Amino acid sequence: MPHILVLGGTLEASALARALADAGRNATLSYMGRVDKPKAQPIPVRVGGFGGVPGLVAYLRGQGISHIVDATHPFAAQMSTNAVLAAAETGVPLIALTRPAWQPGPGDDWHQVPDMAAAVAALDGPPRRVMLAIGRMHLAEFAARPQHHYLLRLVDDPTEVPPLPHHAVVVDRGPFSADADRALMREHAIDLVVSKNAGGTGAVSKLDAARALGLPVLMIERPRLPPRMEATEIAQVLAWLGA
Ligand code: 3Y8
Ligand code: NAP
Repeated sequence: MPHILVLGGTLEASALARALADAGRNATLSYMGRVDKPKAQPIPVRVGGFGGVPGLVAYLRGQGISHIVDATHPFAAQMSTNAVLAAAETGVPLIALTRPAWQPGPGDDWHQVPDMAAAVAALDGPPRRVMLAIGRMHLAEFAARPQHHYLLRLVDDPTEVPPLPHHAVVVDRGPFSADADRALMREHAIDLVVSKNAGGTGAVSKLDAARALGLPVLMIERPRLPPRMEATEIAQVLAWLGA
């Protein structure tokens, strides 16, 4: 009986889990356990790191995994790299379910930077009111730019005070709405939005809101990933699983 491992944490992973449950497939969704209450899923869930490539190899063999679908976030580069390496070591076939990068369109005012460090470097100017919508893990890097007022959007209540002298926190999880994001940006008099190029629909609302308000966006490009088979539609993944 095939056993599919879905590396989760995205809207697309949850939609795939729903499709696999509806099809009666034997599948497990995996979360790292980064947030307090990860979304409930219609298939069995495992939570926690695997223990690097060796741990993932042991898991694949121990659970008799027949297919890996890497449906993690484009910025989850370590997980995606480990999955490619473990798939190669075990011979378990892997496909990534990813989403195309967002592209600037009419009315967008983007300043694109290659990575988080470049985003911090780009904030070397006079004080601004910055919506830092990049989650929790990289906040400390922005302590190098204490002159700005930051609006932080976090999934969980912060366990420690963010290392930014001027900040406000909003606790919310996506997917978000452009109208709510516009109201949030106006309420906090935001004049710059910092975003990862996540792609997909769950975080795009802040870009729509910035465009509507004529605000500039500092857009952080995705990390490079090792070559692997990729799909952008669930139907492609289901066809690959069926093959
Ligand atoms: C733990 C599991 C679903 C999945 C929903 C998507 C959409 C909503 C938008 C902003 C951007 C951000 C962040 C974001 C979004 C979806 C998706 C997505 C961005 C959950 C979830 C887990 C995480 C981890 C979390 C990170 C953080 C990033 C918040 C669940 C809710 C900023 C990415 O506190 C922390 O440690 C948070 C860590 C990794 C990035 C960071 O550096 O802090 N996601 N997010 C997963 C695990 O344990 O394995 O659904 O409960 C999932 C979702 N968050 O099925 O509905 O698909 O992208 N997630 C970014 O895009 O920049 C928010 O605020 O505008
Ligand atoms: P990462 O930096 O690529 O991975 C770091 C380590 O976390 C991995 O080596 C692995 O630990 C563990 N890990 C990551 N994802 C896992 C998963 N789905 N199941 C089990 N272990 C996992 O990962 P990340 O960027 O922190 O992302 C963590 C989770 O948040 C993922 O589910 C991702 O899809 C989700 N997410 C991330 C972002 C983002 O901006 N990075 C945005 C939205 C959602 P071991 O080495 O011990 O196996």
